[in-house]
Amino acid sequence: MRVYEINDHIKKYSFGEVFQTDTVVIKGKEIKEQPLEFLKKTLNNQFLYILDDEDIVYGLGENVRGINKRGWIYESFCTDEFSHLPNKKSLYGAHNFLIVYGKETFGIFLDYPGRAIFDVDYSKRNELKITTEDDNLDIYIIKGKNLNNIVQNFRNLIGESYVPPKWAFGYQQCRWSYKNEEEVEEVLDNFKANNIPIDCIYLDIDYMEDFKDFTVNKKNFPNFKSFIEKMKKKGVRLIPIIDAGVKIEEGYDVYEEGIKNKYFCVDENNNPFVAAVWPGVVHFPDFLNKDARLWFGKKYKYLIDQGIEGFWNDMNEPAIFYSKKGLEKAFKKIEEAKGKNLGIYDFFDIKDTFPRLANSMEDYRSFYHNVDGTLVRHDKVHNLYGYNMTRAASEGFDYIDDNKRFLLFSRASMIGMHRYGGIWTGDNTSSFEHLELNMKMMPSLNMCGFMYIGADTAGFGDNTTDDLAIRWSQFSIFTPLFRNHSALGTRRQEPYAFDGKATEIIKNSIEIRYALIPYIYSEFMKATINNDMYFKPMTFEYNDSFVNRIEDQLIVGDSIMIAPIYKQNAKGRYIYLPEEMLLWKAKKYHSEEFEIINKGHSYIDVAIDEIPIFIRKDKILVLEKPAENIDSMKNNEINIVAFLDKESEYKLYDDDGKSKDYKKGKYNEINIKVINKNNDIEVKIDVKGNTSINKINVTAITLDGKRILKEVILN
Ligand code: MIG
Repeated sequence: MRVYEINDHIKKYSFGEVFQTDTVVIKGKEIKEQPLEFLKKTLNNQFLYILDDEDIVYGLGENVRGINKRGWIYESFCTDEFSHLPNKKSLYGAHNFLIVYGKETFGIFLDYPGRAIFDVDYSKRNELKITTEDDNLDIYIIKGKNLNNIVQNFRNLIGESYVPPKWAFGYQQCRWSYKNEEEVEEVLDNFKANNIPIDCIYLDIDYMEDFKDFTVNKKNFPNFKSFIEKMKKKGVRLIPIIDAGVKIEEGYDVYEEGIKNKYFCVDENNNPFVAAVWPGVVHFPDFLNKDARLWFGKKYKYLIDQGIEGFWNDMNEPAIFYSKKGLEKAFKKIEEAKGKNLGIYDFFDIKDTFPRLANSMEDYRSFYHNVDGTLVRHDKVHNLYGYNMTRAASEGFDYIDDNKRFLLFSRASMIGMHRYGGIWTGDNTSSFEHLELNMKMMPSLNMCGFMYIGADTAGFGDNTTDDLAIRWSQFSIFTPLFRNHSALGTRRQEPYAFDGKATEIIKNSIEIRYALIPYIYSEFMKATINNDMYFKPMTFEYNDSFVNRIEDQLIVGDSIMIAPIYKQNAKGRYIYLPEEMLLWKAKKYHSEEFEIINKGHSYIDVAIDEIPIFIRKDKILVLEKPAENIDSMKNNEINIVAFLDKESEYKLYDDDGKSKDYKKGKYNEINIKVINKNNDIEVKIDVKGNTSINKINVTAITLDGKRILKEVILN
């Protein structure tokens, strides 16, 4: 074991020959060997920590179950898993960061690209056990003043999170698939006819020609470039999907260049590995090979040159429907069984032969990456694949225009990828349980550095219901990525696809999202720049013994707390407040009924058209009049609501929304202070940089329920 001091808060313990994942951005210096803190190494590839009964274990990013991960066993092995049930151990991401909170409080980060198992108080009471496939790994122990600070220290270690363009905070509509120009335009026209704001429409796999990356189906999109332009004029951007597998087809340039330059993963015999996904048989680009990565990344230019400004990367676990070898074996097995008198277990085995072909470990063990000249077996570095596909895209974008922000998110991910793109949480189903899961995943993902995140709103698989679409939209208005998406064959679930009342409520929710943009963008950017979280469990801000148990109320940014409705037919819910808060049951962006809710347990009524938003004490919520899309928002007059005890303060961040200049400190900030002066308020404004905002309408509600209004003109 080698020990490194990264800084005052972090130590790295290095075992064996560590594969460089490029996740960590600070090297640190080697110090003399000292025992691993907190954890005990029980076997070569196993670490143990004994939890106290009251300890909470946070982290593990995109995963099933609760915010507190105790009581289950999780696996980091990026998986194309469409069933997000609590019996699953692994979804699309590999997010090896945990925080133990309680008797001892510290963070653990496992920098390891292979399969890792986190047994959190599952197999044996109070044991937190981390097991890896081999003992080549780095373990980081991260300390800090408190939970937030541990996350900050960890995020500092892994580098700054990806930031999308500002328009990516608008509402986005997806479906598998809008098949041609007419259909895409019809979707937009429906939004316009119903006056529902929208910023993006997605193109799923059918826009391609035979599912070939970087091609466009000429029959369905005959004038792709001018169509993109036309749609942009009408106010939306089109976001195409890119899949990991490259179709094997003579004459297809991506295939031929890949073959010529040896840019594909290879099998044991050094021939390009053959698997099947949507295009039929494919090769997988070797994203771990830096030349192949840059080559693939530059391919995005084909679509960018036609006006595309954002992408979603799919199937990059990589998902495998079957491999050539696997299929041959399966046929052989069936052939051999023919004519035999099969026992029933043999029959079941035969019956499952084909389903078992998908995403099999045998296949993941049978192909290789070329990492700087060395062949590395895929399963040992599996979790790096989606990460590096997204890195490829990002490196390609930088090559094309290194100061432009593109929209980019991925299905598979590992920590490290957070610097290159966001993630959507994959194929959930249209159930209230998955809305609940969505809510619980968000803070866990923020801990791991993923900031631009969101789930398929209203649910991907199965048929949604209008009340689920409403409740889910009412939650998703707070997620940075707010996208409604549904699977092939399911009922339509665009906001206008429901009866008039449901459509109206969803429309109002989307308008509230746009009204919240100044706040959401400001909080997202500040959190990203400062390595803070945008979504936080209550425990990260309050400390009492009941707060620790809450998993269905979240702090969103600095000023508000939300208590989503995630049960069908619920007309309200129980909440717990660690201090008094101002409740806004938002129905319309300009509705202004506020109510002070006292500290402690309460039940609040929440009608189907209401979104409960709680403004914290001495904090400020910022709103603006919505518009048909982000680019049309005027950004000159804002409304603020202060829940005022002594003094409410807010720092409103904004920037150009499209360049990376914010990294050089080019952004503007308006510091707003509302001070309680008995029966009046004083408002202090301090502007840094150039702002287009010239008027602030202040509503202050004091602790004793007084409402004080003021208009402030900026010059
Ligand atoms: O095997 O492109 O998660 O969002 O609509 C399914 C079709 C492939 C999976 C993605 C989903 C997308 C779908 N894709």
